[in-house]
Amino acid sequence: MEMTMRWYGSKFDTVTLKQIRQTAYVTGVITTLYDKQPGEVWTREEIRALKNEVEEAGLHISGIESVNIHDDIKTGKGNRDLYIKNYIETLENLGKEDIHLVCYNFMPVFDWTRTELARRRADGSTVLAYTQKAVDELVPEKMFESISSDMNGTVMPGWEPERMAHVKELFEMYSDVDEDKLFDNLKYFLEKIMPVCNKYDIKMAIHPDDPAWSVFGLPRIITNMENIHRMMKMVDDEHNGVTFCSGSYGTNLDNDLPAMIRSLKGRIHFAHVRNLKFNSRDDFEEAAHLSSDGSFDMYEIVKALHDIGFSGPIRPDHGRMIWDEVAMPGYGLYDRALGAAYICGLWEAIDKGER
Ligand SMILES: [Mn+2]
Repeated sequence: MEMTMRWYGSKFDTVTLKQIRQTAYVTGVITTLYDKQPGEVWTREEIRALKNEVEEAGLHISGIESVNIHDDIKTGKGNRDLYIKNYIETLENLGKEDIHLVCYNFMPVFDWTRTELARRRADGSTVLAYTQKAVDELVPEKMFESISSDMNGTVMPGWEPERMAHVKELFEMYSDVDEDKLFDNLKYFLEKIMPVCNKYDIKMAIHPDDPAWSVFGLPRIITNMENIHRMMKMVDDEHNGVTFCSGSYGTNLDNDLPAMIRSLKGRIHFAHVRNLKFNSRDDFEEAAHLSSDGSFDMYEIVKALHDIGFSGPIRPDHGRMIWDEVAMPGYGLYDRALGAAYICGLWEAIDKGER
């Protein structure tokens, strides 16, 4: 495995490449062209400029998170063929720049959903949190308003203000899209892009829906073992794989995370590792990465990845906000750096223990 850290680009991120370079064991970044709209083509020049900037800092690009999917593709409407054509062109340009991993998601309207971005924990740190009660009491159009004041002046992925201004229209677009239709639209998209992925060896790694169940009556499909296997079978190509995100699949306590990892051998191209602390089945908060701070056995999760011979990038996922850092919620430097060190420690111990 390679330890990496997500980086939003110098225009958007409070964390610098220099800081990432000095974080022990982190050799690569997972990055994106953050100001690109879904459906836009990424040019070779833009990709190369990003790549040069990362390489000048002594790091390299381990993968892209994300190249976002236009809603016309997810709903199967309007200009989907044009947007798929553009997506293929972007993949081609990434391939020519020697980038071989793309994380994306197929979530309708909202990307990940949290009801609080700065829940205070006993130690004074703040974390992202979710409670079903708050979602049930909220009309979806108010979702953005209710959390935007906690974004620390940053733009959070999937929650861009321009996008949120059209939430009502987005809901209308999805009104006749159920789970089966969403699966069909995903299959249509994957079938069209697989040839270019094969040509340039680009691994597509779908990110799970977060939380891993339907919110506001919208369909959600990348939620459990059965559905991921359905997704991989419907387009059976090793380039059609997954991002294993413990914090997202883990939102549903019915998901056995180590068993899921073992069942996905060869098809996990990217891993997000983090812990959650459950206060009840439908109230959870993001904890420190350490097992003892949350509800997951992080040793078992990392061990399962090690056991299947996982060799792709891992990144620590959302961290707590600690030591008075002001950053994008979940994406400060300090707690993610602690997370990276902890995961590397687990990996080294497992690795040496088995030799
Ligand atoms: Mn994730």
